[in-house]
Amino acid sequence: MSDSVPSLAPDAELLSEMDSMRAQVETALAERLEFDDGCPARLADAMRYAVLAPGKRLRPLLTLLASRACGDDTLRAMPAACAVEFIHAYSLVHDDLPAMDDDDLRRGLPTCHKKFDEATAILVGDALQARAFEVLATELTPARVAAEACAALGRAAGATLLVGGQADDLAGAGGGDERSRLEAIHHRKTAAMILVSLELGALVAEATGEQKAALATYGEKFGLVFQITDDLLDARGDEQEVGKRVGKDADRGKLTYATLVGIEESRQLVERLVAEAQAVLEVFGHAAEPLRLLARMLVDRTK
Ligand code: GRG
Repeated sequence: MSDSVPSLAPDAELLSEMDSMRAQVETALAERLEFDDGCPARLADAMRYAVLAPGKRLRPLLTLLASRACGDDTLRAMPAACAVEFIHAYSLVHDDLPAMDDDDLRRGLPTCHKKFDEATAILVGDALQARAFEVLATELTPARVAAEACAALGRAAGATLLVGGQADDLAGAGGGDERSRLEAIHHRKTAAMILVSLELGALVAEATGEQKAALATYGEKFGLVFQITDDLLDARGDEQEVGKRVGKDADRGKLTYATLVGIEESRQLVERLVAEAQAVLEVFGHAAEPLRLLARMLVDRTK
């Protein structure tokens, strides 16, 4: 097909491409959770249980698709995609612990500490964090890209962003009005991991400054859409389908977009943000079609 006549793949074709990419992610994650005799069997089982449970794999897809949008047609970004999912899975395991959000259900299954025990769940998180950085450091090339990826993921998952956001959320800390508190917590707990997923894909593909900037803007908007739709699912979703407890935000009087601006306005905001997220990808042309579709898919998600 000529480069000058780009034809938009129909959604069905793109969807099946994304399904196959997701399947490749599953295999890649499983391969990186094979340990030699040094790893206690129960710990290895619990790590695999937490990671390989049926998650949506949004963050690894963002990494791979960002890399592709920036011109890398290979799966060279797969180690980075696995690393972000390891950090994400650890954060869910720890968030579900009794000392934090105290949940029994995750990805439609008993949470890690319910299936195993609390000490094992804590260790699963510890080991997944270490594994994420080991994978980046040993598998990404060249060494400069590996080092930059470790630094970027460490920052996003660290004390100022993911962990700091969780700490402030648990402490009910943070100044300003309700909206800015909500946005700050969202930025640190949710958006930071989404942004770094895209950033790692761009890093592997040696993206230009313009491409990196476009992905950052897309990520901000995608992250917000993800958070608002997560709030809507908590407010309106079906527990079986969502695969985790719903209605807990309202039960705890928690600040969410659904409670702050209302369900209807949240939906309108989502529509606007998706259109903006898609528009900012113009710089990539056809190569960003899957990222456009992924943003749109968030709107109708049921889990
Ligand atoms: C324990 C350091 C630490 C942080 C926890 C993940 C988290 C931070 C808190 C969970 C509550 C929260 C902020 C939810 C926001 C949205 C979110 C991260 C949902 C789960 O992600 P999905 O929907 O899950 O992508 P799957 O299971 O599909 O991977």
